[in-house]
Amino acid sequence: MATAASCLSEVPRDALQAQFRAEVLQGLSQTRKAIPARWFYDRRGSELFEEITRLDEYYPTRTEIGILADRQDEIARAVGSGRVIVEFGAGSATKTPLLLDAAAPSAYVPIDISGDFLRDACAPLEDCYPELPIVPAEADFMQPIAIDALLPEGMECERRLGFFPGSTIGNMEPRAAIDLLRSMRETLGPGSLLLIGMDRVKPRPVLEAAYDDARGVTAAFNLNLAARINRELDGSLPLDALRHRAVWNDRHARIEMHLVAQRDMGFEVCGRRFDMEEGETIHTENSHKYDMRSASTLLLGGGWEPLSTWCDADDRFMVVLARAMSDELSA
Ligand code: AVJ
Repeated sequence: MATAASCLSEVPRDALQAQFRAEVLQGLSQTRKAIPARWFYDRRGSELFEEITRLDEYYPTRTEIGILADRQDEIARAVGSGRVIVEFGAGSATKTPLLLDAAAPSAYVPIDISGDFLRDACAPLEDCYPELPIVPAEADFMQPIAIDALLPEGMECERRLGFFPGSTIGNMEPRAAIDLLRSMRETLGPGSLLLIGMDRVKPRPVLEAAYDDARGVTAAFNLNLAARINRELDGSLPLDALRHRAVWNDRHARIEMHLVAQRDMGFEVCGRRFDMEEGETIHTENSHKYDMRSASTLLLGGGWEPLSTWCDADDRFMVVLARAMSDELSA
């Protein structure tokens, strides 16, 4: 088959950079400064996130992998074989093979906003699954994506299985999460299924430790966003005067990450001046946690009917299989 690079559908790099700039400037201009979490993932940020997934305190990744491995047979029976698997976010080296082995797909379409990361993720899979058509798409999966145009001849009508692991959905506030689920339903089409990982509500100390580890890797991950702004947007944020904070917000059932100003400060980004008072924060991430009820409410709101839920023995994480509802039912 063609190499990953040759069939990438490209998002122009300039457009992405312009969006980064616009969202940072807009976010820093708000009374409560906030920057969308997706901008964490430049190359350095993606590397730091990989390191987070190996931390003792960060349970989600290994717990989800455990569920996918232990329940492989049940998942295989529930999804059937021969579907086109569309993964939202670059293929994760450990999770994707578990699903590819279980579901025997007719093609695999990983979607990611970072072309570099996508290429890195595809290369080992191409070696392990030489028969499987792999069709990477460099795109923003917040928007519906025309998959048909990318697929090999004749595969346009295969039913699809969306794969959205890692509780990435938790980065979005409920309203945006529902919009994303609806856009996924549009991308995947009628008759499709969605296998989605969702992190569960649990005691505050466990959650806060997972987002504020002893070795400071999560702190470095959070601060890399400020460093990235300095690198790419001609910024002058004083990195030594910003501190990482992770806190459980019970009202919204989410972990929040902030960068806290340790003193009054002023800085520039793209020639624009911003000020922060001591103690003021830049809100950099929400990570919503779910129980059975909130998970199914969210999925139903997004047009997906939950069919099965698999959890680990300690109820730390859940993997939900859902079916696209027809428009009359989900309206
Ligand atoms: C990749 C969004 C699922 O929210 O747990 C990890 C990102 N942030 N540590 C999460 C993250 C801080 C992660 N997601």
